[in-house]
Amino acid sequence: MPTFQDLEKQLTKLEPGGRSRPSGCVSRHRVAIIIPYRNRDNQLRSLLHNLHPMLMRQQLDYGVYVVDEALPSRFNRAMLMNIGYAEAIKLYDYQCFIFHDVDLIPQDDRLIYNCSTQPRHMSAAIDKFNYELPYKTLFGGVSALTRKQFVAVNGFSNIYFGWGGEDDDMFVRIKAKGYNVTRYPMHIARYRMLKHKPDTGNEPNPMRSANLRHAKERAEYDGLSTLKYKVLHLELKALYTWVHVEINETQIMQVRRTPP
Ligand code: BGN
Repeated sequence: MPTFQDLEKQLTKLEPGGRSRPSGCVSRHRVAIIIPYRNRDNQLRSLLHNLHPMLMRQQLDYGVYVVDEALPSRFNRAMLMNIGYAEAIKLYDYQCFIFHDVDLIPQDDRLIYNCSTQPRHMSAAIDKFNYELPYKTLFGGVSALTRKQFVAVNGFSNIYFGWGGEDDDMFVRIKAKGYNVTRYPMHIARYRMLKHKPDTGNEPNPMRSANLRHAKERAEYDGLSTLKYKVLHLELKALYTWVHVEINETQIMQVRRTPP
């Protein structure tokens, strides 16, 4: 496993903040890779080790954003992705956003990290699920939306603290706005899932089924439009832009969760 220092020595072409663009041409795609994160150092090194060379080969104009949630709030994957979006567009005119779990390593160069006319679910075939799609409406792991698509669905919901359901909520939002989820062919959309010890602060969310029941109505008033957070630190590191954020769980849970 390479250290961050090893990686910095290998990836000398990176610009500060984990940015890169092809030399000699203008890329057709300006892509922000948004990684919701907490305390998964080994996995982040492994992902960056694989991702940067692949994205360079794909000749993308891209940047990597690691959105790191401070304690003590429970982990809120969806909200961290909203925050990554909001911070990335302040720094560059990105048109495409890849929301990326830190433990999924892409295994095929034809898995192009760009956006399409429809939101794309990228991680369709994961080794842990025998490279089969567990269910048709799965939208978890890695996904790709244009800026326009993301704004149209009001981003992700902010109310999913702990594990599960936030991706299913996004699937509902996407369908409600008349989009269809696309995927690459199963022999291309292949990922390896890294193993890890159980986390604290990311236990299955007991509210996830109840929240999902009102996903469609709630999309109108819970998401990008009501995003509140505090940036503790933002730093252009060599391999990625680090966004350390504080989420106030108590404050967010005061928003209406069911329609009037
Ligand atoms: C599902 C989770 C998803 C997760 C996939 C794959 C829920 C909602 C229950 C009503 N959905 O079961 O969030 O991505 O498994 O692990 O828990």
